[in-house]
Amino acid sequence: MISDKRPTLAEMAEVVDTAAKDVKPIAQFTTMFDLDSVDAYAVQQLSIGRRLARGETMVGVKMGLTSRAKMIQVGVDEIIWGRLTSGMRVTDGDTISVADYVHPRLEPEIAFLMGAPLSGKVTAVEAMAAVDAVAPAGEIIDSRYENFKFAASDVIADNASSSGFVVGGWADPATPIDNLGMTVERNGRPEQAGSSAAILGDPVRSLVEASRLLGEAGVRLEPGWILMAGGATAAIPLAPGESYRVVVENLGRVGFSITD
Ligand code: OOG
Ligand code: MG
Repeated sequence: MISDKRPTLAEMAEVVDTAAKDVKPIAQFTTMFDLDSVDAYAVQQLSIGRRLARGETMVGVKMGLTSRAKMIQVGVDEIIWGRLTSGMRVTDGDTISVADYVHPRLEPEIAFLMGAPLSGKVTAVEAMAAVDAVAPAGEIIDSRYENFKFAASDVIADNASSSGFVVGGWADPATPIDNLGMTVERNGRPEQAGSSAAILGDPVRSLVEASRLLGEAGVRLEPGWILMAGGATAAIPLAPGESYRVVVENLGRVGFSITD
């Protein structure tokens, strides 16, 4: 490790933010210098601060690596979180361009709509009392690191690979979500299939974890924010000219098409 050449946290934030903005892959931080998770979260906050300074707003939080399938796919076995901004929102049925991403992938998720603030240690019942609605969702992840390869601190600094999210119709929060079939389809054909139970046994546990981790970081889920529970299956690559859809049993479907 070349610790004496370590950039400042603000410089690292500029590197990940610029990589996302200019769609240019970067070298993995932890192969060049030491970075612990506390500093990595500070880099994430600073890089999102740059987005907010450009006029984007905070709209929620995403949980990452809350399923075995996801942990195995990227080789990191730690639950992480990232920030969602207005600039990352993709509208259901939209057409997007892969040119806006380095190497985008889609994963099937469940989203919670917060109706009340939530932070700190809570029970599942307390967490759900703060939820107004649940929805089928898809996350577009796009690591800014070359070859989608990273260690835990790298991906935390890179906002947990978050680059887009799409949310379907909101449903009654009393809808059972602990064991729903979830698939990702490409051109109408399932490419990945799993269950919402893959998300920590129940996506509500991801919300409880989010509340705890955010509480430790001095962050609060705000009313109106979205909390993405994490991918239930491995993510699939997005390719030009294809259409993609996430289907969640009982909750419905959500998707988009790729132009170029
Ligand atoms: C890290 C982000 C993981 C999820 O839902 O598990 C994530 C990555 O896979 O690049 O968003
Ligand atoms: Mg995700």
